[in-house]
Amino acid sequence: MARIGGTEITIELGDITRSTTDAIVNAANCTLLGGGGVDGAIHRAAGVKLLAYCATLGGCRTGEAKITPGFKLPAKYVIHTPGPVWSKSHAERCDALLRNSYFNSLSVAEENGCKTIAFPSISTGIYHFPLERAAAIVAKTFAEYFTANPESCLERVTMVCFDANTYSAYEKAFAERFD
Ligand code: AR6
Repeated sequence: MARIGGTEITIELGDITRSTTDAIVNAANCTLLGGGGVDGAIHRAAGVKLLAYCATLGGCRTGEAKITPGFKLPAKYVIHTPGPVWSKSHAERCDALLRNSYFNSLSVAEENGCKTIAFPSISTGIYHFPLERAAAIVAKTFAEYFTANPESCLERVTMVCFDANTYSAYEKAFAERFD
């Protein structure tokens, strides 16, 4: 566990659809119409009303974030953000877009009064963003966000990792940045 100002940053191993945080983040695609990976799991757990709601939103650009109700999920809200598809030849652009996905999701959570939020490891599955590189960007982005917003209403931010390898990568990146 790390702390930046009044916000706790934690890492868990588990399934984000079970998170009881005010908001969970979905590693979506630009259509916002569902897909595989964590996106598929969130839509299955939330029920068909989520897809109907998403269909009214007109999609979402990479790195931006849009909020919906959580419907049948324990979380009140889902914040949908398409992360970048990894491209080695556009690595720095991908880094910036991944940062935007986390930063903008935190801003949207804040605008909606959330105190707790859970993130999956955006872009490191089907979108093939290198895991260690992503984890370092996430640690840097959380530090940047909470340093710029010391009065944030977000009390706890949790990275929910689906496998041990992902958990270790975030544990290492957070230890290097925060300890
Ligand atoms: N809880 C937490 N993490 C999960 C869960 C879960 N239930 N299920 C998978 N993960 P991915 P991306 C992890 O592929 O790379 C979709 O088709 C997974 O192990 O879900 O951003 C979208 O529609 C990995 O660590 O997202 C897009 O088209 C992480 O979540 C595309 O995939 C992200 O893997 C987005 O690809």
